[in-house]
Amino acid sequence: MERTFVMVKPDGVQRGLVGDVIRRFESKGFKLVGLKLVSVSRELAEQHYGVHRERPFFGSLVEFIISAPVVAMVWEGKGAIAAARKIIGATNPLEAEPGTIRGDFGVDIGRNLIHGSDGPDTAASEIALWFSESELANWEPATKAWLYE
Ligand code: D4T
Repeated sequence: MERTFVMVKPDGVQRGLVGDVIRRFESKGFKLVGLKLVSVSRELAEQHYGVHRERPFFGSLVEFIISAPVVAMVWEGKGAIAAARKIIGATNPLEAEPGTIRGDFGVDIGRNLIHGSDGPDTAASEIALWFSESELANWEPATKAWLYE
């Protein structure tokens, strides 16, 4: 089983898309193990996007992430990291396939609604950055035997 970090960005929260995002991950069969609404500090935003520090969009990206609350989540399941990236769609919403979250709801790369970890190392570091161990629930879904052989 893998765990991945997913965040509904301020545009997704402002546009009332949190429920829709959660619905898609639940329907797929992933297990929610962490969930919280966060007013992100500049420090946390800069840490989360630290890899982009030298990119021209870094400043506006940080301002955007701290401009309204985000919804931070941890989802668990078989192949959850890559599957979440597929559910989310390409970085530029205009290039994202219909049926993906960005493909269905967005038009601008700077308002692409949602973040998902891009690999096992980033998933582990992002989960640790956003959640303490006590905020993550270890639970057994009653549907497990109907999702996994
Ligand atoms: P995140 O990290 O938000 O899930 O997005 P991606 O993994 O799909 O894309 P990324 O890391 O390359 O970009 C991070 C974040 O920066 C915004 N962005 C990106 C932007 O505003 N302008 C740009 O030109 C790029 C490349 C969007 C996502």
